[in-house]
Amino acid sequence: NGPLQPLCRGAFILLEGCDRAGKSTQAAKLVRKLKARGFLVEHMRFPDRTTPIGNMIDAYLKSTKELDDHAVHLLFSANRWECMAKMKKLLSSGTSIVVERYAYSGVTFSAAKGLELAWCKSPDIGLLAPDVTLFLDLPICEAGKREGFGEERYENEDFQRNVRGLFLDMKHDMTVGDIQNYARKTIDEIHGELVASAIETIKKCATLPLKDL
Ligand code: T5A
Ligand code: NA
Repeated sequence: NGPLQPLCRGAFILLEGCDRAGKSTQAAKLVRKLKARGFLVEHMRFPDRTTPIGNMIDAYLKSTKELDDHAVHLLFSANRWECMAKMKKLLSSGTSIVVERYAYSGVTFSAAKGLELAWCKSPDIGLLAPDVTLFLDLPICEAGKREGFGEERYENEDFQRNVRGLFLDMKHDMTVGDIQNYARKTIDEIHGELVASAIETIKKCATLPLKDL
C-alpha cells in the first residue's frame, strides 16, 4: 500500500489546417509513434463520417446532397457533440487522443462562406478544448498541387485562401491550448516536431483538469 498515485488523464492533441495540408498523413504517423513509445492513444477525425449525422455530412461534401449553409454548419457541430462522451471517457481513463480537425475547421469553413463569425462559433461553445492545436499551414498554391485536391466541395484555391486567412486570424482566439505552426517541410521533419510537441503536451497536462471551449 504505497502512496496514492495521482490519476493521469490523457491529452487532447488536435491537428488542424487547410485541405491537403497533411493532417491525415501526420495523424497516422503520430499515433503509430506514440503507441510504439508505450503511450495509450486513439486516433479520431472530424467529420466522423461513420455516424448518421456524419453520413449526411459525407453526402454534402461529395455534392450528392445539397443543404442550407447554416444547417450543415450545425450538423458539423452536432457531429462533434455526439463524440464528447467518448472523448471524455478516453481522456479521463488515461488515453490520449490525436484528433484531425475540430471547431476551427467548423468556424473557418462556414465563415468563409459568409456566415457571421460569432454565430459560427456559438454551437461549439462548451465542447472539450484541445490541450494543444498543431496547425499545419501550407501555401494554398502548394495544397492545390497535392494528390486528390479538387475532389470534394470546398477544394478550390480561392475558397481555401479565404479559409487560410480566417485560420490565421483565429489563431489567438478560440483555443485554450497553444497553437503551433508547421510550415512546408518534409513529412519526416514535420513528424519529428509533432512527436516532440505531443509528448510534451501529454506530460504537461497529465494532472491538469479538462477544459471547455
Ligand atoms: N469541414 C470540416 C467543415 O466545413 N466543417 C467542419 O466542422 C469540419 C470538421 C472534409 C471537409 O470538411 C470541411 C473541411 C474539409 O473541406 P476532411 O475529411 O478532413 O474534411 O478532408 P480530407 O480530404 O480527409 O483531408 P484533407 O484534404 O484535409 O487532407 P489532409 O489530411 O490535410 O492531407 P493528407 O495527409 O491526406 O495529405 C494530402 C496529400 O499530400 C501529401 C500526402 O501524401 C497526400 O498525397 N503530403 C505531402 N506531400 C509533401 N510534403 C508533405 N509534408 C506532405 N504531407 C502530406
Ligand atoms: Na484528411
